[in-house]
Amino acid sequence: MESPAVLFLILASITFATDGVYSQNIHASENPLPVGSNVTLYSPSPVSLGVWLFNRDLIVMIFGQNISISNSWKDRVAFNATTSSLSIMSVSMEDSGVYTLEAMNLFEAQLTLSVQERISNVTMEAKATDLVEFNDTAILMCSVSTGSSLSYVWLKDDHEVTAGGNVQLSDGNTTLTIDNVTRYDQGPFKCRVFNGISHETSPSVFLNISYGPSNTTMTVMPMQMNHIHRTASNITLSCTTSTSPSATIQWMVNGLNLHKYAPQIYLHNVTEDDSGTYKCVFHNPFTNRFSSASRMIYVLDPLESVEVNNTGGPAILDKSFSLHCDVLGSVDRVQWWKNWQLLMPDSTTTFSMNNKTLTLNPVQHSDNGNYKCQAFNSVSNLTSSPYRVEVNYGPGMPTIMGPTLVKAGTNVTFSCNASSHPPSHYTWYFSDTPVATTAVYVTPPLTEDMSGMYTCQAYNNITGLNTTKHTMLTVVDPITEVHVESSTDHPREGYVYMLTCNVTGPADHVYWMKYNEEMNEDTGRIYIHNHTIMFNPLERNDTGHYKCMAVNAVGNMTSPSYNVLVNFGPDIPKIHGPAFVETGQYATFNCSAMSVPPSQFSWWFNDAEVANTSVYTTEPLTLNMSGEYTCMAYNHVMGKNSTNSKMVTVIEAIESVTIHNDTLPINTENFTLTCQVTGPYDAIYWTKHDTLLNMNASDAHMNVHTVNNTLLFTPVTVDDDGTYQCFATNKAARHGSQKHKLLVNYGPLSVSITGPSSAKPGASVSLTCSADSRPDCDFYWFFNYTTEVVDVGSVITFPATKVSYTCEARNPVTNITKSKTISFTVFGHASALHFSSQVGVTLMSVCALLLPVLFT
Ligand SMILES: *[C@@H]1O[C@H](CO)[C@@H](O)[C@H](O)[C@H]1NC(C)=O
Ligand SMILES: *[C@@H]1O[C@H](CO)[C@@H](O)[C@H](O)[C@H]1NC(C)=O
Ligand SMILES: *[C@@H]1O[C@H](CO)[C@@H](O)[C@H](O)[C@H]1NC(C)=O
Ligand SMILES: *[C@@H]1O[C@H](CO)[C@@H](O)[C@H](O)[C@H]1NC(C)=O
Ligand SMILES: *[C@@H]1O[C@H](CO)[C@@H](O)[C@H](O)[C@H]1NC(C)=O
Ligand SMILES: *[C@@H]1O[C@H](CO)[C@@H](O)[C@H](O)[C@H]1NC(C)=O
Ligand SMILES: *[C@@H]1O[C@H](CO)[C@@H](O)[C@H](O)[C@H]1NC(C)=O
Ligand SMILES: *[C@@H]1O[C@H](CO)[C@@H](O)[C@H](O)[C@H]1NC(C)=O
Ligand SMILES: *[C@@H]1O[C@H](CO)[C@@H](O)[C@H](O)[C@H]1NC(C)=O
Ligand SMILES: *[C@@H]1O[C@H](CO)[C@@H](O)[C@H](O)[C@H]1NC(C)=O
Ligand SMILES: *[C@@H]1O[C@H](CO)[C@@H](O)[C@H](O)[C@H]1NC(C)=O
Ligand SMILES: CC(=O)N[C@H]1CO[C@H](CO)[C@@H](O)[C@@H]1O
Repeated sequence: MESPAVLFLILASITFATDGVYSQNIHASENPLPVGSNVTLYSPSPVSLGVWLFNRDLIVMIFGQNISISNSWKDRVAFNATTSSLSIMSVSMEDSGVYTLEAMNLFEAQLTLSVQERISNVTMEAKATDLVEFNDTAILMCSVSTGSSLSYVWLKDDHEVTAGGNVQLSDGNTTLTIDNVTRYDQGPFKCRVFNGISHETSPSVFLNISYGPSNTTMTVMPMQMNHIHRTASNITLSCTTSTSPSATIQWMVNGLNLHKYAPQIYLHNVTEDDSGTYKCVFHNPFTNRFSSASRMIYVLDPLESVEVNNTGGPAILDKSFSLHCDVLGSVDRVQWWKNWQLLMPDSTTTFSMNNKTLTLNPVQHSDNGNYKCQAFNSVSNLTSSPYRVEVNYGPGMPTIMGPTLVKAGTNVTFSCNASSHPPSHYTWYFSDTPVATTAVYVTPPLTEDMSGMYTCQAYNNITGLNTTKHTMLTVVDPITEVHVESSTDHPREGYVYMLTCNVTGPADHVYWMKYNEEMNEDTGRIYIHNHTIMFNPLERNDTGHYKCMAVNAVGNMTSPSYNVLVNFGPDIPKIHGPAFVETGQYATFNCSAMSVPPSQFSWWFNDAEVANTSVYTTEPLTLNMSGEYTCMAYNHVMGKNSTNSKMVTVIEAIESVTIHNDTLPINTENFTLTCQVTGPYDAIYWTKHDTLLNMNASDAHMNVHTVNNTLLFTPVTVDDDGTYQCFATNKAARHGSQKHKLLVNYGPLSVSITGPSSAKPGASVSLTCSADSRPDCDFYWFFNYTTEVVDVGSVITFPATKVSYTCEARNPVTNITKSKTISFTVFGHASALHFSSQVGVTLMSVCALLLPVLFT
């Protein structure tokens, strides 16, 4: 055993001497490792000369192929010479330490080997688990049954708890201390233990922390400004607090226990007596702590009444006026309204300090209105009923309504009005004597001595002022009767005439009217003076209806119509009557003259009165009754007469006028009508169809002329047919003939035969002859151109034989003859009828036959 030790010393000195040796690591098959397990320590490289040391104690000496293992290790280590590794069996805690392999002159390698015990039965303990916030300290302790190389970690709610603040770890982290626990430290705590080869966590321990009460608050419902509540309202008070476990509560008012133990209390139908300081007190028996909250509660009655009072006098214009707001109840604030508008102070509107008095100074008309005051307190507001302010003023200067001039006997109404509020009282005076106490004064029936000054006085008993006004009244008697009087009943043209207007009553003026039109003075003839109108001289056209009208200040009156009829005349009469009259005729004269009244008439001839009427008809006149006939008109009122005359000449009368003709009027022959007049005449003229025959027309073709008293037709034609009359005239008259009808004879102009032109042999045949003629012709029939008349008359009847028939027509007046011949055919002998018409031969011969006279 000596030699290894010596060798070791040698080696050590060698090693010591050889400084350039590399440091190398030893690799363990397991490290740390539990007790009882095997471990192999591996060399970095095989070693041929060196030693394994444990904590500087020799385990194995390597010397080439020679191995020497220390005795104390011999049983439980094995050395592999090939790898130079060292295996240790069933290690114990004591095998923990530093293992070194020294390879001579090559390297030295080390390894610290840790052999550990397994952890088991980790437990944790608390000094106390029910703790009080702020009072208590929590102490937790962690322990294990077995294990080595232990480390501790603390967990709360699985989060690691570290030291710091009021948290401390002590006793190698096995004890956790929390000073002055808070509610936040409540929870499950665990400790966890570990070493290199194992770990284990303890069961959890719960720390229960009591806290509170704290943060206590009181809530008041309903929420009210300044905590002022209206009487009769319902109030709820509730308190809350932070506490664990739960705390007890009790309520107090003004320090007195209310014996209420719920978090809420109810105050029903509160009164002012319910006012006070309300407090809730919490108590936590675990913490033995108290907490409270308190609140002042005010209960206020609403305002009871608000009224506007007028303490001073009435509102009078320009004076000062105040209103007072009378409030029952506790009032904070007052404001005023006027006609629904908030009233603000201004130069004439002011408020007292508390607004309860409103002053208007000076009062204006615009201050009229409804005023209200409104009062406020915390729980109510109340507005007064309106107070009507009426501004009193006046009276102003009165105005008087009424006449200034009236007629006596009437009642006059005076009215007086002065602007005033309230309305004024009125008093009427006549000459300083009161006569009425009303605004309207109706006088008694007036007389002239009631003319004068009337005074109205207005008095306002509120303002105490009065005003007066005067009016003058004149009373005038009326006109009661007016009529016209004349100077004479018989006004006569050419004389002075006067009408007078007779007036009863005072007249200021008189007007005259004729036919309702006003009359004016006519300078030189008509004069108007005072009540009289004078005509100088009167004229007939002044006749008419006159009226006068009297006028004074209170009326007028017109007289009844007065009829003036002016008498005049007679003027020169006018005579109607002939200047010439035929003997044997009556002459009628008509006399008339302008005259009022109508005149009386008389007729005079040869200084003898022949009639006393206006119309005078003479006897049948003779030539010696020619001469001057005079008419006289007499107006018995005027006492005047007037005459006019007419010259009358009596001439010899025309006794007869007739028309004669000496010959018959035959067309184209000359003819004469004669006008035969018996008696002297001046002229003759003719008419045809009542129209004057105008002989003066110088018509060349005129075939009618007058010569003396004859009418010549040169010649007469059928155009002169007509009714003729001749007239003879003298200075007095015109006399006409009988009407003479002129019909001019003519023709025959043509002859014609009518009838059959053929017949059976032996048949009876009639032929008719006709001709245009005046007068009618005579007809004669001839056969076969013989001169023997076979028949007379227009119709001939004969048995049919073939023969020619001639009809001869003769005008018995003109003696003109015309004839016509026809041939007659008998059947079986001839084929057709043919007339051999002969030209009529006009035979002029005087026909002296008797003919009807054509005069009618
Ligand atoms: C030594 O180690 C080697 C390699 O691991 C191995 O082959 C050999 O068997 C070991 N020798 C002994 C005696 O155990
Ligand atoms: C665990 O440890 C506790 C206290 O240290 C002990 O009372 C208990 O018997 C142990 N349990 C075991 C199985 O070792
Ligand atoms: C907590 O401490 C306070 C004062 O520090 C004390 O009044 C109270 O009684 C204590 N609480 C407990 C439960 O000991
Ligand atoms: C306790 O634990 C801390 C970390 O939580 C650690 O730094 C400290 O070394 C430990 N103390 C002991 C003695 O194990
Ligand atoms: C615990 O808290 C109380 C009150 O907060 C304080 O007076 C006391 O000093 C605290 N204790 C510790 C150990 O911090
Ligand atoms: C309690 O009240 C305080 C102060 O009022 C506040 O800061 C705190 O957050 C409150 N705590 C709770 C739990 O309400
Ligand atoms: C107060 O409560 C009573 C009963 O609950 C109810 O009749 C009444 O109307 C309430 N008053 C008000 C002001 O709400
Ligand atoms: C409220 O109280 C008054 C008396 O204080 C009472 O007259 C009234 O009836 C009460 N109203 C209710 C709803 O209880
Ligand atoms: C206001 O008027 C009312 C009723 O008119 C009366 O009762 C009250 O006393 C008056 N107040 C004052 C201050 O005049
Ligand atoms: C008085 O009235 C005025 C106007 O309405 C208002 O502004 C003011 O608040 C009131 N003051 C008081 C004390 O009522
Ligand atoms: C006055 O009171 C009535 C109810 O009485 C309310 O409706 C109104 O809002 C109140 N006015 C003010 C200004 O408070
Ligand atoms: C835990 C383990 O593997 N143990 C073994 C250590 O070595 C001896 C001998 O070689 C064995 O018999 C053990 O079983």
